Amino acid sequence: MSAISSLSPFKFTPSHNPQRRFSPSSNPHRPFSPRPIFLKPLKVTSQESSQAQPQIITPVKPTITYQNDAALDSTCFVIKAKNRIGLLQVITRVFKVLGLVIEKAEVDFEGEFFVKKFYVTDSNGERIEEKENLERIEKALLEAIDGCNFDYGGEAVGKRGVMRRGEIVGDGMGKAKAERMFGLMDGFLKNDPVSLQKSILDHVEYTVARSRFNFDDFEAYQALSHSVRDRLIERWHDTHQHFKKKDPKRLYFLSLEFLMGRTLSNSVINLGIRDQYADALSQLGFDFEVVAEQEGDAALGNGGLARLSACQMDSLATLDYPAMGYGLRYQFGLFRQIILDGFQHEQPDYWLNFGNPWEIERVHVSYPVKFYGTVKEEFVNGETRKAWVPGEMVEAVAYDNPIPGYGTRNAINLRLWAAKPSGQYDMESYNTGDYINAVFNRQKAETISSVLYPDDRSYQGKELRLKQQYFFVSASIQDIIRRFKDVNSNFDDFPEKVALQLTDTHPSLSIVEVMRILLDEEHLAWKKAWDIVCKISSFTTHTVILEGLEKIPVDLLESLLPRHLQIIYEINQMFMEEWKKKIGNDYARLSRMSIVEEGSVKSIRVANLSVACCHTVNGVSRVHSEIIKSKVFKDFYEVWPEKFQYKTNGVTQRRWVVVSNPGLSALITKYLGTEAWIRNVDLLSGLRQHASDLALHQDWKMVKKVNKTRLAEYIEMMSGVKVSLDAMFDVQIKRIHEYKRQLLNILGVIHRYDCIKNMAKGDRMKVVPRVCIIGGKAAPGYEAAKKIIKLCHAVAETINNDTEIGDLLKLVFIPDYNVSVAELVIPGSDLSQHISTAGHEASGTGSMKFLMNGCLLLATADGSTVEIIEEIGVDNVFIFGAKMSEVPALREKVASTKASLQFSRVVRMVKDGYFGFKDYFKSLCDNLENGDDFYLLGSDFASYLEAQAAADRAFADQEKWTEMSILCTAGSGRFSSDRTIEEYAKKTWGIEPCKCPSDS
Ligand code: NBG
Repeated sequence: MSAISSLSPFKFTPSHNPQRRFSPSSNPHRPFSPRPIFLKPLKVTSQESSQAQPQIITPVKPTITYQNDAALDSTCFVIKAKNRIGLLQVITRVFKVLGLVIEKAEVDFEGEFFVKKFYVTDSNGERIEEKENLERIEKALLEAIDGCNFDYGGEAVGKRGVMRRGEIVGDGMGKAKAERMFGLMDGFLKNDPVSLQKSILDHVEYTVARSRFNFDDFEAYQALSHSVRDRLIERWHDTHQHFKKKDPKRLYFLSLEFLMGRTLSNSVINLGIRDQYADALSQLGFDFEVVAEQEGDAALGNGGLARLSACQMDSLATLDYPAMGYGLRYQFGLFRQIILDGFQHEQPDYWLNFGNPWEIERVHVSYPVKFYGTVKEEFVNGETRKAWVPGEMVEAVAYDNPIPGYGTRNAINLRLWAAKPSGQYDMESYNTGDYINAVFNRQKAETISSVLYPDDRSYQGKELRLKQQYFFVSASIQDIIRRFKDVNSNFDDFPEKVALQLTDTHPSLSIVEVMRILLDEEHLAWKKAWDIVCKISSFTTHTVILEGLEKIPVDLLESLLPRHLQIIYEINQMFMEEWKKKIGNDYARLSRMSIVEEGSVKSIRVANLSVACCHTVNGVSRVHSEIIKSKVFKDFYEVWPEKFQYKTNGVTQRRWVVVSNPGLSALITKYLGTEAWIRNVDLLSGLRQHASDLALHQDWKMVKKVNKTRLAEYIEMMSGVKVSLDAMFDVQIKRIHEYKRQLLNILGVIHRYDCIKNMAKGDRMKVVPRVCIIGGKAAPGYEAAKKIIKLCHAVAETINNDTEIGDLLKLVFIPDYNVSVAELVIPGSDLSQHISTAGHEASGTGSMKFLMNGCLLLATADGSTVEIIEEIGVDNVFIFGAKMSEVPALREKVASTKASLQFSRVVRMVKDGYFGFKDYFKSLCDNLENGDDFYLLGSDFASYLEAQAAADRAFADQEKWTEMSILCTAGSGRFSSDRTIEEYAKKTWGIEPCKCPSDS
């Protein structure tokens, strides 16, 4: 590593901390307030009260009155205030602190204001008679209610807001308190080594509760991350306050999956304080890298879609967009892959067991989410309204994850929802006597957010999956509407303030949920509500496979979300009429376009719902967009061509180069003479002019060697296989899928092995040595994918133990592939494979990470690879295989043509048990041999081998290879998620940057 560090021409400059601003309402150290326990159950008339709610929202100051009715034994405090999450707890706490007992409480709602009556006695169980005491209580309550604007959105936050010294307004106690707090928190946290060491040691002692003289690497990690978190929170608060003050149109990014990986290294780099922390730690006797390794991955997603969402959050923050992500806080992320005897086994991912310093639990930000029940009709203000009477209620509690931008003060929020039992609803069930069962039933609520579904393709018809989707959608939409209403008074302005991005079909119920709230709770007319929904929603699809599109059985939806089904039917009817006018009585087409699928299982096609209702339908690469327009949503494209766009995916260079490949990062900066490329990645093209510079070659190869050494050590540790650094490291890491064709890769390895075995000894000298590396998880129920993993192990066992072969060929499977493994593997790869059957990969983003790291690609012309080839030139990629347009004809032919001899031979080797497990592998081989080779392994095999041979030849000429490698990095600028996000912001969301001033 030292060789690389010495290359580093730059240091991260400390960020200056001029004036710390005071933000009393967002103090993260706000004491935990337990949920109130009422002596008698609250009488709650639900928010869907029969009273008409005004469309125009007028803020009203809270009022408090008290009554000492002679007929009562208690004093009644009547509080009228705008409803706010957590307010009930605050009021309860005030009474408690004052030593009063709440005998009874009643809550009623008047529109969005509530009227609460608290019947209170003093510690002797008597009424409060003295005027002075009554006034004191009244004042305390008023102060507490006024100060209870802890969420970002309360109108009073705007008033108190973020203040500088001298700006503190108010009078008396309030002002004195603010002055005092400002005095205590004046200035931002400091980042000099002594301050950082003190901060780390303080956390060792007070957060981790270990002795300053005795803590291990993991405890150092805990303390370090809390120290970083403090600094993150400062920016995160300021960003929120800034967004609040400016009130721009915001993007709400809804994704059911986020594959964030580790946070520590990325945070310190984005905050610009990595080197300071590394220095501070080393003086304490710790190595930053070792400490950072202690962190587990946050794996709240399956594959490409989830990692893309994470990259896009990084870009949104870096580019200063006023955005917020919403997702689910699964208790168990993607399963851990354990390999036993070459077979995949799944184990739960207990990622929260060791705590998660990166999230902020916001106990007071919670929303009720309803399920089941019935829909009744009410007559309100001369109109008939629908009201959903739920059968079950669950609480969605927010966990906030600050996402720092790079080179900016902006840090945005990723809000993940966790399901908790509802504290308000169904109090009666506790009075039935079966207390223990009542508690257990409550706890079931938590299962909604407990586990991530581990299949990234199909979830058809699962009730829990639907519950998860609706839970996530409902909480997010309630939060968005609440934030809007806090500062806006008219829903006409909603589309000016809100852009809703639906990541795939998973959040598609948000369309219906917005409609439901606007119709049933805000009492907007259908036309107006519909207009709003269509203006705010945009949809991106991430698949090319029609069967992969989700459908919800109508029976299931009717039982779980009865009101939503009604709304969907209405939407569908509206569209059917519109389409009929456009396309006439083409019933076959109308039935394809219908949101409701008739058939043996009547279902709702959520993709059709999204396409019909969203203003934009995005694909994730140009080719994908063509497939969408010509196949997947052809009928819709013909009706609404203007809706269809594409934004080619991208990845963030911060994580994928700066964090994971510091050596390369330093080298790029050295040759470009600036580190501006970290924010403006197009500058990488400046490397082209150095592509044949031999001095750069030398450094470039050195960086690669260091990264390969790291990877080789990891391989040895994980699989016991020693690999040669002189060999070409050839990598395929991604989810295991038949269409991604890991099987083609393995068959290619068998072929290589077979060739070497049959070579004359002298010829072996000419063979370019290879280390073939495969990694990825198979969905637990995906049998073929699991067999592919086993086959990889079986073949590896034979090859790696064949002394005749030695270093000429190795095959290794890297277990439990995840984001942090990718960060290690990608920089150490020479060649990477992206070999899906053309027309099957919507985009692919792994290829972009390899490209940025100067790894050459061996690929089919599929998804985004087509655009990569355009950028870096066909001579710098090893392309093979059938083109998309050729695939249908080839599929026809496969059934009637015999596979090539080469291909048949390797398939036979597997089938005949050369690698053991003959019966187990039979089905894999049968498909290939019996004309059932859907993914065209056989017909692409010859050209695959040719591409491999071309890669060998190129690798043999190290200077040529290095030049190609530099050109890969130089051409990767277009594949940054910064570019993708800019395009979305301009062409789809209509949002503008909102940069937090750096001296704030
Ligand atoms: C994946 C596609 C990839 C694409 C990513 C991100 C899912 C469901 N889909 O090709 O397979 O790159 O989405 O768009 O993860």
